[in-house]
Amino acid sequence: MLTALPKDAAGHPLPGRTVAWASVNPGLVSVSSSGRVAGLAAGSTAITATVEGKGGTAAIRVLIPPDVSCVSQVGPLLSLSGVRPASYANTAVADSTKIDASTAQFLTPANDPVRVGGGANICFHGGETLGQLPPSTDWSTMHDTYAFEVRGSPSFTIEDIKEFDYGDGITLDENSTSNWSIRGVHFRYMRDDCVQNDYLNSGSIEDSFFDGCYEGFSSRPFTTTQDGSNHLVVVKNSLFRLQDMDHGYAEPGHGGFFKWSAEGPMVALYNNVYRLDSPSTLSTHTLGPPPGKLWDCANNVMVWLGSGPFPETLPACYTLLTGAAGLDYWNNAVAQWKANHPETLADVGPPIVSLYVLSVSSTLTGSVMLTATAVDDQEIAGVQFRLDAQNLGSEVTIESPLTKFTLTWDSRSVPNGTYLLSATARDPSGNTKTSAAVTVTISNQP
Ligand SMILES: [Ca+2]
Ligand SMILES: [Ca+2]
Repeated sequence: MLTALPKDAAGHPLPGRTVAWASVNPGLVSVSSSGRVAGLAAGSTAITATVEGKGGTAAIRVLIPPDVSCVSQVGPLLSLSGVRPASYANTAVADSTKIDASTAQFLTPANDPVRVGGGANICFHGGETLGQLPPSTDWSTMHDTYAFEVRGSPSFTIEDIKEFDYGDGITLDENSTSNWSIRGVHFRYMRDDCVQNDYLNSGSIEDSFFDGCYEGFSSRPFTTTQDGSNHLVVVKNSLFRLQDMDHGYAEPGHGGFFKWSAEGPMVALYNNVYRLDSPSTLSTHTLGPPPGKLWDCANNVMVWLGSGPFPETLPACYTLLTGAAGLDYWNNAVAQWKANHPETLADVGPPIVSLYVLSVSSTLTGSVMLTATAVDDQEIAGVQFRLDAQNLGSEVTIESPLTKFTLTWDSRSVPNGTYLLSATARDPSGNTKTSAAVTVTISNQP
């Protein structure tokens, strides 16, 4: 339902005047004589309101229903397929192009494996971007890596893509990237923002699983002149989990679900589940909706698995769950999401692994705990520690907490001396990766 309030030249409201409503594209959207809008097909158009020869317009976008792929839209088709060792950059894509990447696996050391933009109403469907930088990589390096970059493309849709181990999961760049849509995506182990909307545009996130973000969703202006406070981002039916990273902005840990500025858009949040295992280490972020930015909200769940009370006050449209009940709720939501989004691509991505040096001292004495951080685009089957070429104990298969694999080992079982300590992570498909080695000195009383 739209309303229009005419004003005179001095800005005084003129209530009671008759408003004439019209749709710029009646094939997409109809509007009744009272201003009620009905969407008829996917696309972007506008509604005009005219009073005594003076008019105004409201932009309207009709979204594709979630069970219909954007590949079905009318437009040119580009196909990307296979394991791709080079990045893909195309910022001159024609209007309404469908890029079907459903069998493409970007396995490249490039920091920006996919960059797409140009025309309006582009659809990018499916595929994977598989990062390779180890967990020991510092934040400032990760910050400049982007699993997916959108450049200047109004009404851009990305759907059903999997991404692993970059700084940002998606960055929506340039002012014209308005009314973006993110659907059915799985982002895992993102070391900065899972979604970066630094041009403060309107958009929507739905049916997506953000499986380990340093920061959930960022809307901070890229320039001092931007103001997105009249824009709206709708987030629904999605799962968000924050993940402690070994190297954060200033220290290990994670930020909040929202990294927002006063100029950021409004948010509407429906049926989302948020999981948090520890407090944020960045005080400028929020776990609940950004202050003053909640436009509408219903049926959200916050799962708090840290110790003590949840660190913020949540609005009434959130249910707070803790402990075993919270973990069960999260696990069920994840299982349901995965059942609705089955794996279709072979597991070609090796794990990433680093020795967690914060717990490894360079001199080892007596019984020691050796910890590796290991993550896979799918899952880790086990981690084998080694001293030079010698296996230490058996493969560690218990992950606790998430991303951490720890071996308790008696350093008296080898002679005193200097060795190289490393860890090899394996995924269930047999892809392996060995960490950078750390020099350790074994020093025990004879
Ligand atoms: Ca970022
Ligand atoms: Ca893998």
